[in-house]
Amino acid sequence: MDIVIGIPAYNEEEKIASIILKLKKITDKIIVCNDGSSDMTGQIARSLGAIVIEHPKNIGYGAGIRSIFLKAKEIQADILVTFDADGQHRTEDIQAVIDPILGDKADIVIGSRFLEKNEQMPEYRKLGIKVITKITNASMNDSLTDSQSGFRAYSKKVLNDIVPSDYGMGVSTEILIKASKKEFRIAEVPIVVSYEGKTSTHHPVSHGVSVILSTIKYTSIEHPLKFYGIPALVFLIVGLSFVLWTIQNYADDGKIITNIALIGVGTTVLGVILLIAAILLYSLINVVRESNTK
Ligand SMILES: Nc1nc2c(ncn2[C@@H]2O[C@H](COP(=O)(O)OP(=O)(O)O)[C@@H](O)[C@H]2O)c(=O)[nH]1
Ligand SMILES: [Mg+2]
Repeated sequence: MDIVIGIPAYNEEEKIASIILKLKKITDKIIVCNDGSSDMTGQIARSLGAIVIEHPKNIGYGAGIRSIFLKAKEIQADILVTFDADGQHRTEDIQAVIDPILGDKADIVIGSRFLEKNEQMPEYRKLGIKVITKITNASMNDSLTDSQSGFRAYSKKVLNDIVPSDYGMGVSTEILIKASKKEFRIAEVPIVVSYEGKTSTHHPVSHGVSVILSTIKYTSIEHPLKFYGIPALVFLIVGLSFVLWTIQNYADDGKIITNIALIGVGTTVLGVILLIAAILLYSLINVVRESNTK
């Protein structure tokens, strides 16, 4: 079994050396994606014998995961473990993350921060991750606890079948939604994460907003009829009721109540726009899907 460990890294010269040295006890196949760092991350990783993919400039976490997926596939990894470069993950948790794949019980294993006590994790982060995980679960009918963990294991089948495309942190959700659609088995195991020192590259607000937006994007693409169609029907029912009410008033005493008429027309127009969006997106996605399967 060829186990490959992939590390997305952006300006991680402080920790990358000790992490690679620890990981070398587990495998000699370590891929580092150095995503346009302005420090020594790339040189350090190369001098320690890692396979280093260089992005000439910083593109984003998702782009790093994509490059790592492609390289792992190229070197025919049996299992790819993704691992952070900032020292938050423990090498001793790797066995737990790969075990379900080795035992053919799962195709993707998430190291979850919510199955064991992670007291160091700031409360705002816990809340953010829980909200995002709830939205992700809703779009794939699952009950995961941590859709945002970067500590994961992927089987060869997943590497051959999924190519991540989101450049940002939304990639974690994207991979899960794609995997669930292809009926891959997703499991979770508990991990412990450290929050000592510098553990985050991005501001929590911009990070949270970008992940929520991309989660909504994937959900709306997966289920356009539900996402746009249901609100469209609600708007149409409310709008048409107000229009009917206006007509009724006019029939009764010959007057048009402008406020009611405006609400009626406005809401109906919104409903029609959403309905058109739902139908267009639904048809477009089906055409794309059909041409992809040809
Ligand atoms: N390739 C790449 N990796 C990144 C980027 N931003 C962060 N990372 C890496 O992704 C991992 C997790 O990032 P981090 O900011 O610690 O995420 P957080 O712990 O969820 O706040 C670390 O190994 C970072 O070095 C980026 O723009 N590109
Ligand atoms: Mg971190």
